[in-house]
Amino acid sequence: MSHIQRLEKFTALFSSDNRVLVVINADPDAIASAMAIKRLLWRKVSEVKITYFNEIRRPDNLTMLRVLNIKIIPIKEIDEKHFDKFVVVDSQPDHHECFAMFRYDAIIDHHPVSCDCALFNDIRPEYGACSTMMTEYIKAADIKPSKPLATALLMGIKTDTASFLRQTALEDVRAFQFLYKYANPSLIARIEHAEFRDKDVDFIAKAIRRKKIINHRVYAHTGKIENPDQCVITADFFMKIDSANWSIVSGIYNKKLIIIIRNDGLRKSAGNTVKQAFDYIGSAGGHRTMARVEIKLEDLEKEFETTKLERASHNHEKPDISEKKERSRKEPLKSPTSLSAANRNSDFDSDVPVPCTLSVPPAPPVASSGSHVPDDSFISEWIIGKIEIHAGTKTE
Ligand SMILES: [Mn+2]
Repeated sequence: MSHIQRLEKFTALFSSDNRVLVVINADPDAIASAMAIKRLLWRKVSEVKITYFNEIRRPDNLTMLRVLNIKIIPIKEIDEKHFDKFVVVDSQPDHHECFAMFRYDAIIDHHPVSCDCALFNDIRPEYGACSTMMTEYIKAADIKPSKPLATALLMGIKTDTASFLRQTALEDVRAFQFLYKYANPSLIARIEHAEFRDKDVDFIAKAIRRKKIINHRVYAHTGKIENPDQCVITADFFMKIDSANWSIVSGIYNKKLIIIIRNDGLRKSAGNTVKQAFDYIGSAGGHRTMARVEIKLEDLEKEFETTKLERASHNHEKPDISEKKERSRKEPLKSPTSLSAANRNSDFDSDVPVPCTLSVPPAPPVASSGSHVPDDSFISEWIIGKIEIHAGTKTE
């Protein structure tokens, strides 16, 4: 089917008295695609509104909405009965229960086909972005896109293809080239630079003060946190350090220790590493380049009780020099902690963490309730020990 045939089939769904609701899971690609629908149906229907159900938190996405002056409405403010045509873009109705609230007249998406249940289905999984598909509709309709629309579609393609580092079709490149003529590069830069909120920067500053770099891995335990997202943002930020292959940022949230791991994907998988290191004590998993661990504080307290006993018995023994220690010694030692981490490796033949002999962390203080509250520096040392063993010392 040609682009023009698709466009004709799509627009034939609507008449001038229709009130159309476009439903999205708001990210740059979905927002831009919904804007394109709105433009395609301009003056063809009586009304088009865009609604979303997810919480938009990323500062860059919020900046995109603001600087491009895009109006999208939270789903709880929508009266379903007001609309008589429903469209979903950049998703399919079975992707989320909120999509399933409506019966769709059209689905336009680039994810693998799972639910082509509308009157009009245009699903092309080989495309890197739904914005590319929408650009083809815009071109087929002979529309010259406005600056905000072209900029949004360009952002959609750029985001979903990770600036063409992910799966990309030739069509994505062509759409990008077409849109570039109409888009505003300064606005794109403005959106992409908006990585942090003011309070995120304060949090990163705290993490920077606590950071330790060992074997090209950046660690920061940040103590009590307001939101695990802060650890995610900081872990991503630390990956900007030129010598960093990994970043491991942790904090205490909701009576749990949360550990966020990022790595460059060139070496050992972050997901496998955390599974080996922490699966026995909490939930641990992820992908090659990103992983997450959550451990209940009560389980951590039990672990630390064991560790204290282990330390008491090990302190009297002379550490033996294992092959592991030899390997880690070859790495330049960056801080006192790297010494302690190397020492740690030497003391292990099991998974039980043994505290370092160079900087013995203080014993966990006893809380008024009588239970042991794990101390931040103790937690920090424990995480470093675990990761250093399981991530390996080969860093080139
Ligand atoms: Mn997409």
